[in-house]
Amino acid sequence: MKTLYIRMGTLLFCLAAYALHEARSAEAAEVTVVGFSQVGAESDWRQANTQSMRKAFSEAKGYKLIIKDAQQRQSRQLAAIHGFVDQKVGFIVVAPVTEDGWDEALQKAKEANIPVIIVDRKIKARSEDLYTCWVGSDFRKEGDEAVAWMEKNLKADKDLFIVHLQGSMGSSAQIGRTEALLAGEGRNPAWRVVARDSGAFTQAKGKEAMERILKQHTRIDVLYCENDDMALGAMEAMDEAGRSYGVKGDVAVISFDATRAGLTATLQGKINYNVECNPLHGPRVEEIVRRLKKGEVQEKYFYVPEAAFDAAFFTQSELDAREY
Ligand code: GZL
Repeated sequence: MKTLYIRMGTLLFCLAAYALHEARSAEAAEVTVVGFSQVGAESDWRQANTQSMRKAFSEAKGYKLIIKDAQQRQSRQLAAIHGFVDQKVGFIVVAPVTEDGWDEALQKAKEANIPVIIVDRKIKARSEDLYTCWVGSDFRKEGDEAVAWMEKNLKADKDLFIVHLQGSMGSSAQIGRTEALLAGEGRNPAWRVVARDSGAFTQAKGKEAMERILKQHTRIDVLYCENDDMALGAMEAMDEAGRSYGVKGDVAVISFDATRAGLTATLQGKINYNVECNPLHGPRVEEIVRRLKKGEVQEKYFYVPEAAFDAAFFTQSELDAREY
């Protein structure tokens, strides 16, 4: 009889152990692996964008997020995409550094039946079928917003001397914001762009570009700067050159991104007008992944909501209320 009890106990223990193993295996199987090819860490905007993705694709929510920082080099992004396919991830997210050159890598993901979500900047693919959907900003609209403010607030009764600091050349953020200024120049004969240079969206290169320009131009009325990091670098250069800027200065400063540092400068009156570029793509992309897992069809393009901030009206409480 005692032997029988021992055998029954052993059997029950084995059944319990098996059930536990199965439960853990099932739980492990539920982890969704997401490969994220990120441009880099060139700006506060980019850091906020990465943080938004980390928060949305957390382990607590059943994800394993693999982030590859390309340091603004497309070759590294293409290698990351190939690597994600080889790793057989469940989904690939790409924040493309520039618009061209993605077809071959996206074709490999398509052949492996891995959905690709493009975020932030846009790409020019030979077919829209090479990616599932896109989440990001309307960069031309951002630029038009800034140019409309210039037309309304910077009355050009005489020539308006403009310095244009562009972002990473070939990125849709740079293309859209530049197109808007070019269109504004076409509508306003009094506008004269006296210098145009790229600061690659970084503070260091924005400062270097502005230092070169300040040596060549004594009169500057407007700095049209395609992101906050370059604007902060340009401000350093103007400080060192003894040039005034902002609401009470000689040079009106227009910037993009509305990062915390950029909006702090706006609150201080150092930036006259700041057009938001919303980096918080994580929640929307995670919602898309959840829907795709359920086989739901996605809208191809999703534009994140964005605002603009005028130093004349922006308040500390507005700044305190912002997520990034
Ligand atoms: C815009 C994004 C740009 C930001 C820059 O969506 O691609 O890249 O404006 C960032 O700050 O470097």
